[in-house]
Amino acid sequence: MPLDRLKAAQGGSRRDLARLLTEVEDGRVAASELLGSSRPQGRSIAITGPPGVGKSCFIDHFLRAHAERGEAIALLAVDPSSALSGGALLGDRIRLSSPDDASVAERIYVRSIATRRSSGSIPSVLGDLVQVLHGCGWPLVVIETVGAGQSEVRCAAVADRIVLMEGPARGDAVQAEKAGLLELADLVLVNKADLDGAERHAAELRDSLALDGPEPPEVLLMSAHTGVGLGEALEALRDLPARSGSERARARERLANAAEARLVRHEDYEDILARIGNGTLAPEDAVEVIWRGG
Ligand SMILES: Nc1nc2c(ncn2[C@@H]2O[C@H](COP(=O)(O)OP(=O)(O)OP(=O)(O)O)[C@@H](O)[C@H]2O)c(=O)[nH]1
Ligand SMILES: [Mg+2]
Repeated sequence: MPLDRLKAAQGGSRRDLARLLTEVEDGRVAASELLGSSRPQGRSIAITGPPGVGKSCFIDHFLRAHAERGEAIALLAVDPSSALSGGALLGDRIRLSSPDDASVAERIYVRSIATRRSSGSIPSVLGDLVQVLHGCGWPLVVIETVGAGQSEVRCAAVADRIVLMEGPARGDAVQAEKAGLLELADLVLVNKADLDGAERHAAELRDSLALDGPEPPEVLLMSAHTGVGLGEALEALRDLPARSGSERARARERLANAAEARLVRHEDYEDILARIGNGTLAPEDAVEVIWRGG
């Protein structure tokens, strides 16, 4: 059944694609079962950053610019865990900016991922969703995540390239650094250049990045509203090279993803949690059991 659905999705049925992605999201089928050992070709870019910084507005421009060039592009928007904000915002966004030109709209696919439904291994599910999209004729996948916690950092690490979006200075210039996002970023965009403090924040970021290592990501100032710097930002995304530092950091997060996925999929997972909780099993011993058992 999932394979029939895959064929239909590959043939262009969005309905089947949506259902297929839901099956993958719910853990009913894995990308490897659908696609076999063939790894479909494709690229993925994560756009991450604090809530409200303008990621969706920017992605909107990105999707449209890409589709207008005749290329297919898909967006996986990872909902903030709050049931209301993510879904509602995304819905608004699509309605507000739905491209008039039907052929442009045809090249854009948008899907939101409800983190609240997931069992705690969103990043591994996300990796599978990207693979399935690639396998269904969507060679470029954008992932929008709120760069707020460890899980979101791991979501971003699923992508081949990571773009960190920041806004005007909030007096906590190094917050993103703490979250490990700057380390992962291949490019930093400081949005809302039309507001006070954006330029200062860009300068602060450049300074702190220069101290961090030999190959800091570029920091570009832009405004998704006025369009200042937008063209340069979109251009920078076209063939964004990976930094060697970000590659290592990304590999580290992916390894952690794979380990966590194995953990939460273990058949005795719930039992193990209960036993750690009531003190009859030490976490270190549990890890031994899981690793040996597969
Ligand atoms: N002044 C100004 N406002 C902007 C700019 N870009 C986006 N905004 C506004 O910032 C608010 C948040 O924009 P979104 O694109 O939804 O931000 P987001 O980062 O996707 O937010 P979450 O998905 O909730 O994390 C909206 O009210 C936008 O209109 C900009 O360049 N300048
Ligand atoms: Mg958003």
